[in-house]
Amino acid sequence: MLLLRWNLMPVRHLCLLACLLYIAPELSAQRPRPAVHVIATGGTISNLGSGARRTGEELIRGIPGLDTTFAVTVEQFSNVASGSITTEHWMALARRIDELFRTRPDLRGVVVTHGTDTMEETAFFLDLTVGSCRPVVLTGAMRRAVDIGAEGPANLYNSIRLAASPSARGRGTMVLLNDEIHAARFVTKANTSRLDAFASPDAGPLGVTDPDTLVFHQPPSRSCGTRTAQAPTFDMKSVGTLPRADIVYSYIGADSVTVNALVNAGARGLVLASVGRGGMTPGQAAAVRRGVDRGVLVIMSSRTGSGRVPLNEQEGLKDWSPGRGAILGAEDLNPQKARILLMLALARTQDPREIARYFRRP
Ligand code: DAS
Repeated sequence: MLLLRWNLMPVRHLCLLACLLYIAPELSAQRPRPAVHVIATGGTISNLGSGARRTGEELIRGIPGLDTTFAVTVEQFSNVASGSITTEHWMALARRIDELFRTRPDLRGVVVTHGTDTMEETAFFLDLTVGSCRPVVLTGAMRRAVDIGAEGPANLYNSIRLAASPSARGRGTMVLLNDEIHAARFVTKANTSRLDAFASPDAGPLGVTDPDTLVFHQPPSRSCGTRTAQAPTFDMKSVGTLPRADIVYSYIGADSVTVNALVNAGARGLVLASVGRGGMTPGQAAAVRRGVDRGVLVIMSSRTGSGRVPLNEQEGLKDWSPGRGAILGAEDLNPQKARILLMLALARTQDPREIARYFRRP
């Protein structure tokens, strides 16, 4: 009897193995594929030359076999060069992504295709206004869809991999091009045409997309645990319109004309792309002081491309009284990102002491 049992064991195992082999493909076919939503806004990734552009649907169809691994849905938000993206686009995009995360619990993440020229700005705006623990990934291409060696499909595929990955949770909004993952706060476009145009000069990339896996060099910036929601820095539900804020470039011989004109045009905030760590010409400095007297909030950033301009809160606020503006440093934000934070902060408060809080390094 015992002998018979021992002999039967391998037969049982063989049956089990055969059954598993038979049903395994069925099981994997039924296993839910990670859901990612793609929002197409235009840019070089969709550019076919002579004014024609691919739709988001066409971009997705250009990636063979995508639907065997991922459940991708797509919508066309706009189809424009990124120089035509407006602050109204930003607000609508942030609200749309917020709605998606609220209504689609199945979604692992959102990918936004976007022109590269202003991608860092849209990415930073979304980083400040979308509160989810699920990732938002911006991607695009340096080469048009019709160019030889167009890298758009690879960037889009890698972005979908990133958005679907559990390891992307708690990292806010990211930018992915050329196999590199960057944090929205630090990334900048640093070259006009090369494939490695995107860099994070002060922090380095967050990670890379290797062919077999995603590799992160830095931990997530948001502590999310298993939560899906997290309050954004600025909730778009309470932001109506963004006040006017402009950027003024500093250079040898720059006079007061630009600053005066912008203050007269109603700018409530100015960002100075200073010559170094907060320096500007005497003509600009005099105009800035007059602007501060009239209530303008001035943020000193730098044209150098990396490094900090210290917030300098104590000095900047020591003469402050209600109705006056102030001069503060942008820390590590480049001028275009400092302007975004300034606009959002000014939409909430006029008080420079509160605005300084937003500019403190996280
Ligand atoms: N460089 C592209 C962009 O940023 C321009 C284009 O596609 O027309 O949108």
